[in-house]
Amino acid sequence: MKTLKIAIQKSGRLNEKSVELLKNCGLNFENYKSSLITSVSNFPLEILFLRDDDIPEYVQDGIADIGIVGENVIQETKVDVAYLQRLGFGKCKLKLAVPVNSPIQKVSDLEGKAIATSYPNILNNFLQKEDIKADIKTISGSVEIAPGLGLSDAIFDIVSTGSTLKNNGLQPFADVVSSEAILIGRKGEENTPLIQELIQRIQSVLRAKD
Ligand code: PRT
Ligand code: ZN
Repeated sequence: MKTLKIAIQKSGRLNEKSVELLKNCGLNFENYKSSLITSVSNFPLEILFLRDDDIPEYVQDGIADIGIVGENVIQETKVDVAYLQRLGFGKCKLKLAVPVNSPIQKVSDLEGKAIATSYPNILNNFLQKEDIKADIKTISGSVEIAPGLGLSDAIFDIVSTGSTLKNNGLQPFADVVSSEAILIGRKGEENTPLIQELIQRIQSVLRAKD
């Protein structure tokens, strides 16, 4: 039988929970921080450790068969993949936020304003739906410092506890999308026996947690 390949985040917020989930599924593997690929000894599976941003494309292009990644990353990269299973960890929201003293209080106040984000596609879709024209400033990180530096009037960023916003004198005023870690695969290949076996094991791990 062909070996299945799963892509998970190499390091970062989803790495530990992804590894833990696979171990709880009864899969035996070495988790060396230095290696980019590892084999599971008791299931025909190889694990690829990647930057989270690359995972949707690796799955779409068939380098990996399945992957674990935040829904926000899938939506931003616009790849066409199948959602196989919501995983219940890595939960967060993409929110619009402004400095606490800002005159911007609601979404319509963003007309003509500059918004800094690492998620320009998701933001652009949202603004189009709301019929608002704003200047999207795409930056790759530390979005929360943009208003203080004068780069933008508002930000659109991932929030979980909200303490990063608070520490930077920002307050959220609109939730745009929610996200959690998702198991993704290629469309049309959801029903292969190995993928189904893995999904069933994942579902029983998730059920045992409830
Ligand atoms: O290196 P690589 O590219 O793989 O990782 P990365 O740095 O791009 O991503 P990483 O590890 O930061 O996040 C991976 C995924 O975790 C994200 O794509 C989300 O799906 C999910 N996630 C869940 C989060 C958060 N919670 C979160 N809080 N991603 C980022 N954050 C940021 C937030 O923007 C803020 O800057 O963490 C900071 C702390 O948040 P607060 O609200 O708790 O203060
Ligand atoms: Zn990333």
